[in-house]
Amino acid sequence: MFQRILIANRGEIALRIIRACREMGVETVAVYSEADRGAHYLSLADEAYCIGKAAATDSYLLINRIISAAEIGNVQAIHPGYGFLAENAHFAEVCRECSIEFIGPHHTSMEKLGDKVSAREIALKAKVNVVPGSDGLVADEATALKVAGEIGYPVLIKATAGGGGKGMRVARNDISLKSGFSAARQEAEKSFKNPGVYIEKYIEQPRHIEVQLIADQHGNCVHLWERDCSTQRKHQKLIEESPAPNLPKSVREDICKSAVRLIKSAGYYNAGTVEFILDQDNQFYFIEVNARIQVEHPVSEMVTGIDLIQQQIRVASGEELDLQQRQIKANGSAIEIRINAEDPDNDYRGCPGQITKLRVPGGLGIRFDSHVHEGYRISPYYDSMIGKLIVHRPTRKQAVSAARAALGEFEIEGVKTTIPLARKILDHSAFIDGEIDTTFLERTF
Ligand code: MV4
Repeated sequence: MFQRILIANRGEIALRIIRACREMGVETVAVYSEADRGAHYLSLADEAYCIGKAAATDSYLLINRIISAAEIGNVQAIHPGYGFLAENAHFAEVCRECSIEFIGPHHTSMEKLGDKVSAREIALKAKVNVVPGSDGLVADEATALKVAGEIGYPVLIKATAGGGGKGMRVARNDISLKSGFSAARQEAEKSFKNPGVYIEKYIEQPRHIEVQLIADQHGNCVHLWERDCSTQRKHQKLIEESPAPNLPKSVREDICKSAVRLIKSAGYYNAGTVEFILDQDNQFYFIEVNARIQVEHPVSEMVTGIDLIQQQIRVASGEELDLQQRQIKANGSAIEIRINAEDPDNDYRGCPGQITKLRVPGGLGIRFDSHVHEGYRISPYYDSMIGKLIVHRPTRKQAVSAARAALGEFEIEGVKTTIPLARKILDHSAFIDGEIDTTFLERTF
């Protein structure tokens, strides 16, 4: 096991990783930007180094600074958290060239799965259902029209280097396909420096179901069941839960088994998530792999009782998984509500500022993963998430009621938050009935 690791991240996930390490007896080295100097979670690390200015491009994204801190701090491994460098294959490769273990997948699996066309090919080879679509990249407009003619409208043009919804265009006829095709290519080139696009049948009003996995470096892989992340707005998830409500048992088992097949056939190790969309007939289709620990990992931890960050560290150090699939039971229901400092009256734009008053909920099955405290200044430089409320109860109905009660305990002054929106969602009959898809929020509020 590692004696000491560096955490190349900030905020709640840095604190989450520090806590996991302290429990395991692993020492931690934190890094921080000038904006995060003096943050309370830093004092829980054994050491902390400033790596630059507030802007992430001048600190948390600077590979050389992080490697320098790792060498000065004498660590054996780096945990990247999520965001920043977490899915940067080059960073993972640099770590290993410097004889520092990257707590994540091998850089070659990150490259193979980071490219969506290549991920689709891996899924196809593993006999995992993919959305009907083009055979690889679509090079020109004539090919695009031919593919759309074969699969039928509506279609979705996607960037192979994309993800998270960037550079996608829906086309419902030849005319919009022509304009969408060149627009998508240009946007992809601009955003990802890669103009490559492919085409899929557009699935209307899908649910977003993802499967959590953990794999070791010895070929063992288990899933921790699924999460439903359909409650999102403009590709920003607001509420995630496990298990997915109203999912037939056979579909659930198929989707989880498919995810394990894909991860095994990719030779992938460490924690990962396989994302699917589910159509209105409960047919599921692979869309992408997230080669990192995700924001919403706690709901899977709550239902399975497995600490995913500790598992990541164990398998990165070369240990064999000590989990057996048949022992991983999903108990009860867990719901996570992201608390963002955002202004509902200003299209939910970030609302930085000082938290002047803070009271947080507690009690049985109530978890609040957050780095903030009274007096904390939310920086405009980073994302707006200030914490995650995770509620675990024996049934979904109880979890929803407990989440509603817990949200009512919050007292946050100084900044506006997404708590009022979350309360409206929890009070909505469609949400209560688990009738949610990715368009629910936009259709309803
Ligand atoms: C789709 C889709 C419908 N049909 N693919 C959005 C981000 C990226 N992860 C994939 N996404 C989608 N792919 C086909 N063929 C609808 C979405 C989508 C979506 C997916 C998951 C979660 C939220 C979403 C919101 C809008 C669209």
